Amino acid sequence: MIATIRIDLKQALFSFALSVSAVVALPGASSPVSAQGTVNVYNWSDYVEPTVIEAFTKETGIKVKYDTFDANETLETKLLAGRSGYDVVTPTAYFLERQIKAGIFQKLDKSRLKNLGNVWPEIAKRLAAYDPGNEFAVNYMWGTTGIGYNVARAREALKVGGSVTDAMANWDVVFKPENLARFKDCGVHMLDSPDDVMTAALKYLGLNPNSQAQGDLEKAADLMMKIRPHVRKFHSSEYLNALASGEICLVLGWSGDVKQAQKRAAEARGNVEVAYAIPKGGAQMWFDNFAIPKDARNVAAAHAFIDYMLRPEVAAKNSNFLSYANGNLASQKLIDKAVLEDKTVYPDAATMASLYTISARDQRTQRTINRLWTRIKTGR
Ligand code: N2P
Repeated sequence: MIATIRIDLKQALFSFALSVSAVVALPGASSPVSAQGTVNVYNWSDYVEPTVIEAFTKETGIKVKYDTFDANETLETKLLAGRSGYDVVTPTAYFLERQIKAGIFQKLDKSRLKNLGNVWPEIAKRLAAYDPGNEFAVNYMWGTTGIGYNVARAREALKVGGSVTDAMANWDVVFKPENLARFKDCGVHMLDSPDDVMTAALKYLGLNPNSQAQGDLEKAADLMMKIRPHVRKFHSSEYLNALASGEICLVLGWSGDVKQAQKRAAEARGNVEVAYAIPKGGAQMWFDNFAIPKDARNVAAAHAFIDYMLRPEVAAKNSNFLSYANGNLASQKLIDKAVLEDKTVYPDAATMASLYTISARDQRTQRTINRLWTRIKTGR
């Protein structure tokens, strides 16, 4: 009873807000707007250009409640619990894959996605490995998991006078304990994400990053325990500012977040120079994608939001700001040369061929990984 009343009240407030925003929105609207109300979006932190959300509301009249996370695990916990309240979420493909199987999402209504023709077939094809037929999701951004570093500190640590670009593009820097030890004092962070870190350790050991063998996972954990003393923190979003400010000098992190740190450091005009490297031995390439939970309350607005993000100029604005590659081919002519031609953002064919992808793990393997990961983080 009480719940019903509450919903009615909310509805009433909604309609009021709507009638106000509709008046404001109409003059500027260039596309027919069938969706209204509020869209609840749950996206990664530092993952949208700051003016985009406001511009969407201004044009469509749809309000956006925008929350952020920095781990697939956080998103998944909410989705599995049900009634997350979210209309649009952005799981990484290997999480998306098992979430589709768990029946969490609804099929996209492609008739409501007028901008679907802008997608990059190459990326859609790769995504189809996780979402056969691209029925449930559309790619937003993709990137790699590699090494971010402070250029001057890396020079000191590696005792080289010239360029450190080549030397830093190597997992040896992270996984050889004597190497990482040289970065300990200036500060090392790592993603709090076993799917990013453990898979890199497996790759470094010459094992299959997708291995579900207990023995392989334990070998990766043993290696992690050797470098563990040199890691200051496992965290998946703090490193952006920490790297930009000079508070840390090395991170095992995500391409675009490191590139954003690089930009912030440059804008601050201090003496911090940040760079990102894709290790030559092979790094992970991942895909983050829009999907709509089955129990989304505003399905029309969810489609309107996704469709807006698929506009070439919006996708380009996001990639220009975030330095993440996107899944939108039509946006490429609008992307700054500095971003589009940056091989650490849009890798060349040779690098692409060296990248690996991962897929969803079975429950048992996931439990093993979680147990090992806790041991690694606590260092015991
Ligand atoms: C955004 C990080 C998203 C990359 N800050 C992880 N898939």
